[in-house]
Amino acid sequence: WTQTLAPGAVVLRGFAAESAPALMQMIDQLTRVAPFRQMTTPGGFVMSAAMSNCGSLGWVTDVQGYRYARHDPLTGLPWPAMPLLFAQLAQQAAYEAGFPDFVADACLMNRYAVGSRMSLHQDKNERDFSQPIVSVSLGLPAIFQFGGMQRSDAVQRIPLTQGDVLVWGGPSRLRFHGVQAIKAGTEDYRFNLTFRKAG
Ligand code: MD3
Ligand code: FE
Repeated sequence: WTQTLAPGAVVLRGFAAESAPALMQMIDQLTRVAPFRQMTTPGGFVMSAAMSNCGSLGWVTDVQGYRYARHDPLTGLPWPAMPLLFAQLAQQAAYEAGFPDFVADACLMNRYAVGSRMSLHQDKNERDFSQPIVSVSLGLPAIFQFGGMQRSDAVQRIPLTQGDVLVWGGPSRLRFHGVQAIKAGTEDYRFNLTFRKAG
């Protein structure tokens, strides 16, 4: 079933639940080639979530800024190709939410250990804000913060569990959002896959 949080923001509860074990196994394989690493923000802070990418473009940050890059700065290699299962899942979720021609060229893989968080921010390094972002939650549960167009706007708190898929498009595409500190549970990590059309 689907739930609309705000215009353009749709939650597909459990949409990826059956695929979760295969997705986790693929994350494990992809990150043998492009290891999880904690990147540094332009302000000099080390991010608490560890990240890697697959697809033709990968999101990176360092002291020079946030951007998309074709190569992994850690290894110099191109990011590993996006598995078909990833691409199909993202496309099907976007279709369900009313974005029938979404084709992701970037998949950011985030890994949160217990205590890791992501502070409120906007995703605005992509070229085309008419394309949505699709996110898939795996592993430990999280509380997602969904704010407004300004940092100071009130936030909705949305619990997310393994297999939940969210599509953020239209007027919700540039809303502020974040993830509260992950609590200890029966697994070691929370993983989030974020699919974007970056180029
Ligand atoms: C709402 N990741 O990597 S995904 C990120 O759970 C990021 O790892 C979070 O925010 C995570 O940039 C949240 C959900 C998400 C992604 C993009 C959005 C929500 C969004 C863009 C606009 C509004
Ligand atoms: Fe984000």
